[in-house]
Amino acid sequence: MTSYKLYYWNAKGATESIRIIFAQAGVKYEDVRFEGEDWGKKYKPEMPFGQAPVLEVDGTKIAGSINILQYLGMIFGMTGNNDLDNAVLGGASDYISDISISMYKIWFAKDDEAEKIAEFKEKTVPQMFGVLQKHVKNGHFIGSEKLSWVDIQGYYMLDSVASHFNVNLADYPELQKLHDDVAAQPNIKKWLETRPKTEH
Ligand SMILES: N[C@@H](CCC(=O)N[C@@H](CS)C(=O)NCC(=O)O)C(=O)O
Repeated sequence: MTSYKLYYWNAKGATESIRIIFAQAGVKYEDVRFEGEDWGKKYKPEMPFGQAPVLEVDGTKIAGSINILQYLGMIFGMTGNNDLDNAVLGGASDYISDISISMYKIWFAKDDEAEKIAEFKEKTVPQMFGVLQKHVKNGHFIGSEKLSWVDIQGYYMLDSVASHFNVNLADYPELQKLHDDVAAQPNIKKWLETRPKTEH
């Protein structure tokens, strides 16, 4: 049996979509969550690029949150049916990452940065969610008719934007359906209900 060890802070951050895909697949892994000074002293020097998340597979360390998610998608059969479908899915993944990057830039914005938050909610989100939802069909990103790793990446980004910035997904019915369908998968639902409670 393959041994998996996932390294990240005790937070959802850039890693929660990886935990969600493990939950969906029903595959066991060691969820290593560090706090405080342990990162810099103990873990960072051991990571391939000095960053987290990292997934260790039978002793080999793999870096990059989206790279890891895509790798697990391949291992767990949550991809498109062929290379072209996978490339189409990859385009959606790239755009989801663009939205996530915009979001993380203002995630910790302070009160005096209210303008940046307003711009994100009133301009960036409507524009980018409007584009993104054209790439969803029947609750899945185009490229796979069943649950794919990109659906999970999209779900987590949508859930983060909706909950942190009070954005109403009902304004984007295709995205709302994808979000709700992913969250309703029995294994994922169970993880969402039982996962460690963290602030971020
Ligand atoms: N592209 C990378 C970015 C990883 C990244 O920036 N990780 C941050 C935390 S979210 C990190 O490791 N920061 C600590 C450090 O650089 O020492 C990914 O998504 O995996």
